[in-house]
Amino acid sequence: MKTYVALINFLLAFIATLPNPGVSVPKNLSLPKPELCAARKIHTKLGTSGYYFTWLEKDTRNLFLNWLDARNWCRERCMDLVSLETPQEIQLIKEYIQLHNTKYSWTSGRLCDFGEKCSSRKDLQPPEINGWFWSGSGLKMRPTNEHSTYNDWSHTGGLKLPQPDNREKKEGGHPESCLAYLNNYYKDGIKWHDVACHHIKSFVCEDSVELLKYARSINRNSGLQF
Ligand SMILES: [Ca+2]
Repeated sequence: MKTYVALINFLLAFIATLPNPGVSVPKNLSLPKPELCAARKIHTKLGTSGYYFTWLEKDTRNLFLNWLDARNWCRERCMDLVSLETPQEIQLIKEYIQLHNTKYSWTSGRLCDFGEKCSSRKDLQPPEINGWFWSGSGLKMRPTNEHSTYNDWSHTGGLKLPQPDNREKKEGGHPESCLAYLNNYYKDGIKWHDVACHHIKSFVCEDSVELLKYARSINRNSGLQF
């Protein structure tokens, strides 16, 4: 039984990272900590999904993490970085950024650029247009060049090119494989930018259905409420 649970743990750690179906597997993902899940604070809800904004709490107002560390901070609380699959969700997050004049915030948006598993997927080509996905939910994003209310990419950036532009990589640095909201950094309003994942930022967590289900399943008799 223990082996089985460990195997489920292992699989669950990765499910949320995949653009459906079946691309593997960024490493070093954290599993939920039941006590943190039970104590997690929810600032607002959309449908059944709860959201946490780091800049709204004294304890996390000055917490700036790189993309992976931010994911893991959320995941330990049965959440993940926010996935923005609907115009309503995009609007909600932007309102909170605007209201508090937050400079920048990570989302779970990620470019599938981790090796052959990504490059062999025809549906993810070319990556700069079709290779982006929400790692919190595993859903593919719309093509980056589609103009619709489901996309919030900026029309500009450091090179005065539409996002994603992979600017840092073009300038000899790291690839810009992670998606952040920047608040009017290029006089472009509150918009999506591809950014190198090692930068540190504020972030938004969103409840993870999978991680909550998992935490409930292994803590049935603990008295903890998720
Ligand atoms: Ca960029």
